[in-house]
Amino acid sequence: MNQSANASRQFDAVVVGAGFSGLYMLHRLRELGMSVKAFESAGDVGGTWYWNRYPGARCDIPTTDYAYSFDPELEKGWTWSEKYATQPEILDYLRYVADRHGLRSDIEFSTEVTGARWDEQEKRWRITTDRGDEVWCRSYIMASGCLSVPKSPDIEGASRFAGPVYFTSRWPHEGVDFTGQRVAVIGTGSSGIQSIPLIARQARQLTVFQRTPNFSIPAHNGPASADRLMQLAGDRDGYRHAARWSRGGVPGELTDILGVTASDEVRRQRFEAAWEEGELFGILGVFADQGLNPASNDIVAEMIREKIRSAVDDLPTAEALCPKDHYFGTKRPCLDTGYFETYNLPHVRLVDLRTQPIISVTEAGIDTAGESFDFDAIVYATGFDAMTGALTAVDAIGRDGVSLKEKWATGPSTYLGLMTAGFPNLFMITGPGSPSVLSNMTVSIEQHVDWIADCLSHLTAEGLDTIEPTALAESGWDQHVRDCGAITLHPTANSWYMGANVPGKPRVFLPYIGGVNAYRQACDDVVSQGYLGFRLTGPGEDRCTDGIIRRMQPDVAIVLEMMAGMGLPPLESLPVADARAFMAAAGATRPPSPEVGEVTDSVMPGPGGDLAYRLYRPAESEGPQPVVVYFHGGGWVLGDLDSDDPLCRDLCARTGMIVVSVNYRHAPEDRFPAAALDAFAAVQWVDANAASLGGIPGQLAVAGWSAGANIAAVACQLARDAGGPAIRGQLLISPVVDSDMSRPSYADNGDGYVLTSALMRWFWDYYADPADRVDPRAAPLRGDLHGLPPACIVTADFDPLRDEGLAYARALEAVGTPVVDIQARGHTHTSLTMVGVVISGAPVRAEIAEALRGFVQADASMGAALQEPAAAG
Ligand code: NA7
Repeated sequence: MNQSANASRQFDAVVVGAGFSGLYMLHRLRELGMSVKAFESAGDVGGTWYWNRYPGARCDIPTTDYAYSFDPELEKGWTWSEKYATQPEILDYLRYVADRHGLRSDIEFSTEVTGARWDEQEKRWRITTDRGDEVWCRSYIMASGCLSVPKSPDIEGASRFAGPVYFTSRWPHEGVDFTGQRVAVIGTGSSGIQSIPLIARQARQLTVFQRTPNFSIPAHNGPASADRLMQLAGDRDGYRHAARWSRGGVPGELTDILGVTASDEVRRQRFEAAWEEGELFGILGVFADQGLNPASNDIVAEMIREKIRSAVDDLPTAEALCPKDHYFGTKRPCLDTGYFETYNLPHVRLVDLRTQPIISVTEAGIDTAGESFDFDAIVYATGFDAMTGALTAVDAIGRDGVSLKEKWATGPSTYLGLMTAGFPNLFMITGPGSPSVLSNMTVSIEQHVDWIADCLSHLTAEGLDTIEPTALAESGWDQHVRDCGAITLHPTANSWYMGANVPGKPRVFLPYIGGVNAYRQACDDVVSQGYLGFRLTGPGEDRCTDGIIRRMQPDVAIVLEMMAGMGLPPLESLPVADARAFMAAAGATRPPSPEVGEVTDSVMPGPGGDLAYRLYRPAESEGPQPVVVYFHGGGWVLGDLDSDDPLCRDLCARTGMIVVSVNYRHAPEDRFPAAALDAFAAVQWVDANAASLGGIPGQLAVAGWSAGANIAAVACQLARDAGGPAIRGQLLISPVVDSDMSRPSYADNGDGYVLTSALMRWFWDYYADPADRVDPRAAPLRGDLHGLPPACIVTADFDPLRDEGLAYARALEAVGTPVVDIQARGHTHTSLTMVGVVISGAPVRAEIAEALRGFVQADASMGAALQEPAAAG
């Protein structure tokens, strides 16, 4: 590089884009005294609102909230005319902001950034444009928008049409007059749904080509909500603060009402209220579980379909407009003004591409299977290469000579949606892996801009010149983003959130759905932990605190947060009777457990008297089934047949095995070794009575959770010593296998994850004298481990017992026992048992069930075959 020749083309930062994000970024950096150049491909500021000028274009977040909050004077100087402002008004607003802060002087309009290359020597980016500019900058900031690169028409013959073609995303500035014309609109996303009623007003004939019907609710546009205006007038800062720490970026109460358990009356009342309100977050939040639970989602979806059917006169058209192939909210729902009613107009027709696909666009119009249409104009409302399109459109080459496009070939990978490894000082505003399109964009944009500005001023203050995420931090964040998406219904839909609208695009859930508040906290935590997961370098400096910012499963974190908020007394502070009553009361609030074929309670003899047991028989069970004897958790002190009922049902339903859950004697009434002896006796009794219980004799496994897994493991050792019964496998979920509490997992997880060190000590104190705690019947890890049944050992990351479980797995393997080692990532000691509450536990329980079934599978089919002739006879 020729330093002097390019001196004037050196900037501290280059910003790409002059929409909401670019304008604020430019403003913040200038405030920090940095030299900045912004490039914008459009002829003026506005971004999305510059390009999307189609009739009816409006925001779908109330404009009281869809606005900057950084400048109190700006807020006072601008009044929105409507609840949902039109595109021209929002564009005027952005122009007003640009003028007010004199931003235009640093923006080069009608200039597209085409290339960017990191120079490792110079520690700078070299940026090139379509106008031949070459500039150098320390920081390269993509403020290029999430929905800015239109999808090119992926329709056969698209270029053949002789008449005018319009894209909603590139609408002519002078507008279009469709008066007297036969018009086709392809696409029924937000752009189609907003524009169709207005195009219908002009066109002589309007034909809408619909591939996927979309959920839409009436915007009920009008003056801004009086309630919101009052809140803003009363306490503007408080309102904006609440927005920043809300789930979606708009203040509002979240409900804890579940769709599946609410009464019909409550369901109807909540739905109608949201329908009347006409706000996306309202209709997306009718029930707390509608984004997660298909049954709850369907309640809302069906009510919307009812509304569509009542709005549209022609029955087949109404039915074709009813979305049925995706869960409500998994594709971006729309706000409309008279959309469905438009189909009642005699000159408007819907063509359902599912039954009548487009064969080709022709010179005169569109040919579908079975019908030819002639048109005067075609409007494409076919959407965008969302979230990644603009980022990969620039040929950005990082430190290792790899382009961003290449790095993201199988899907984007980011740290916090802000940066990506290998691309130092390249920042993305609302990039993939951030809440972005799922949130009020203006709130998310301000948060990102502020974070980046703070980061850059930190680098300056510390004399540093580069920042880049580590591979570990980035893969941890990617995993967290996936975990958050995985517990929702989103991955089931062919949406642009999933990249599914662009042929060939990797199918990945792109945004972060954990919430604006949770996300902001994660970003803040990264900074307060010394820029955890970032490498910061400068002359003679190389700083890196590596790590993963969020390792816990998101739903586990929510449960823990809720529990913390309830201010529950520590169990170990209660008398035993109260602790048991507390457990029973907590159990009563659980959601319905999985259905099984039959549940019967009975008793079996035990060494100290009868033992109650509950037998779960699988549904559709034909003939005898293998049996698993199950022991509940509760530290030998708490728990009963009810406490682990959901888990037993889940195991029974998933494995198709009979589960016999046995209650055993508890401490302090009956101390060590009563529980262990009861367990062994129960295994013997079930083995001896397998046939009369409906089981296959000899097809026996044992299982338990926590202290129940302790006595299950002990029962296996006792059975081996006694020469029987033969046990096919042992499933130990978060087992207690040792009394040594000095393993690292106690230090890591001994506080804050439900099972605490203090509680475990309390359990041990009630159960066994210190001298007995080294007895293998209390600490099976200390026993002889030869000749034990194959094991499935489940451990959880955030469990004080994690390391002893892992030690048991390793010790069994060391003596040649097959072990299925399931390490439940991001889970706690209790979370896997929270059936129907912690959704992320379900895939782990599926693995557990597979392992359990595997213990008996081969023999079971043989056993069933052997039984058949006898049954027939
Ligand atoms: P969307 O929401 O992606 O909608 C695009 C629409 O175009 C959608 O109905 C698509 O059907 C349809 N489409 C796309 N390609 C085709 C082809 N090849 N043939 C037929 N139909 C097609 O984009 P919008 O501009 O409406 O809205 C984008 C966002 O902007 C919106 O969510 C708001 O956040 C603001 P599909 O559903 O893919 O079957």
